[in-house]
Amino acid sequence: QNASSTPRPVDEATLLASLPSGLFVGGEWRDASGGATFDVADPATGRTIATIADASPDDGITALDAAVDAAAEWAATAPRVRAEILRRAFDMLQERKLEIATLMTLEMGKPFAESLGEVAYGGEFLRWFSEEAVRITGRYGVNPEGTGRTIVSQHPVGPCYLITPWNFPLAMATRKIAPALAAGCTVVVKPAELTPLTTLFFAQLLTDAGLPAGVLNVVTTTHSGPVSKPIISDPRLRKLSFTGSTAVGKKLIAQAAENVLRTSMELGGNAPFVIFDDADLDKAVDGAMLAKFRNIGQACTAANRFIVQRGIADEFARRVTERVEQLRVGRGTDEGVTIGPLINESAVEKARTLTDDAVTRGAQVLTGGSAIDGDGTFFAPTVITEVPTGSDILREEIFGPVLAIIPFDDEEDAVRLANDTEYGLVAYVFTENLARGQRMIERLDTGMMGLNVGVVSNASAPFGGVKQSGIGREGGLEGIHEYLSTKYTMTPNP
Ligand code: TXE
Repeated sequence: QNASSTPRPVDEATLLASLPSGLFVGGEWRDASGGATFDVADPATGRTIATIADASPDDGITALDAAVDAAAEWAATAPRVRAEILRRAFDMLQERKLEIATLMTLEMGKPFAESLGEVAYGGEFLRWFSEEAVRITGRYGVNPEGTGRTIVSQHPVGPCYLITPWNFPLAMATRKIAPALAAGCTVVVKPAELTPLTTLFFAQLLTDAGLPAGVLNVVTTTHSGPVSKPIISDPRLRKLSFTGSTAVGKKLIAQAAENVLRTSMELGGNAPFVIFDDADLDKAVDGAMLAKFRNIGQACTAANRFIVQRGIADEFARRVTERVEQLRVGRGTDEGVTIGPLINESAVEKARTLTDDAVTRGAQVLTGGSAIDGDGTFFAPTVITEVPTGSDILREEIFGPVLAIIPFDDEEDAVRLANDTEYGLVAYVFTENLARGQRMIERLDTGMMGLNVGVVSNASAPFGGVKQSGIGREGGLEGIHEYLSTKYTMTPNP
């Protein structure tokens, strides 16, 4: 690709000046009660890029009121009409991809090319669920005894509360919003306070695509707990979908239990990346770079532990280090940058603490290993090897650009190490041995698996985990059922 055809970010000042800054409730942009606001910063510079409404608990309930008021009409809207709005939003997103990608890079920090990748991935949920909206079906059958008929039907679950994290500002929103709207549910969305701007842009885009007032409402707030609790406790709410840390997820499950609320929880991960000595090492190195350094390591699907068969461990470490040293750290809007800043200072602190702990226990640093001084919250892309068992980095989600290698001896050893975690979101396996690959599918405790690939996410696939990684699935045929409730009706024989 020559330089002139490479897509570039749009003008920042013009884009930021065009953004809404309020809460989006009942189809209108409005101030928070009392006029409270908060600042949103660019993690690459620390500079404030926008000041937006800071909702109170009352504002949260007002947003829920709007979703409740709009629920019956939206549920009764023909599926084809709902589908067409989602499809139009998909098309508009493609037209405006440079703007929304620029916005994501500004508020979250990821390299611009990755933001464009997220527009492509996140947008697919709109297209996929526009197609699923018209395929919600039921069953009609004769009772086994022949005494009557059973009709099984699917209905929108009702008003939903969607809480999204900061690491994929668009995709985490579309992954929840698209199936909810397709199913006929109205929603209140609460984006992460660190990256709320993309959701505001997207709410306006959905409105421009024809979404009726009140179907989608957005509350931005720095008081996530106090704003969320009354919404989750409200008997009019029917569903909570959350993506974020396991600690917060557990708290929300407890709150939801009081209201017997349906929940979907997409929580943390600790993905093993297992490379057998029969793997194609070129593929494994490419996969490792994607699984580890995409999104600066801040993905719940990020490979956390590189479990590499002893005979090839040194060769893998050498080759991956060579690639890591070619990464270019900088502001995500700058051309050629492949590693942006971490989201904030505490993310840098976490990467530092986990790396230092492993090194103190005897791990060797092959490259990187520390934070980068200056403006912005940067951590050097890092490779460490011979990480001793018991190191915190093997237990905890790193959420940063640190690639940690542990050698293993045989298949049994690999399975034991890979499953030795409280999480079970995704596992990556590299082997050219088909039977071994099939054994790993059966033996690894995980919701998703990348077999000879370093990226698993796709709108057509049911994303989600087992163990402490969560409950429910997003995307795929399963995704829409998170927002539907099943009813059956018994009737006599005609
Ligand atoms: O997550 P939080 P944080 C992991 C990752 C990361 C760590 C901390 O390991 O380093 O979590 O990140 C909202 N009631 N993941 O602190 O706090 C919050 O406003 C209601 C993995 O950013 O869980 C945001 O919208 N909501 C993860 C969302 O929860 C509350 C992605 C996530 O923030 C709340 C993000 C409360 N009491 C972090 N407290 C993944 N699965 O990809 C916070 N929130």
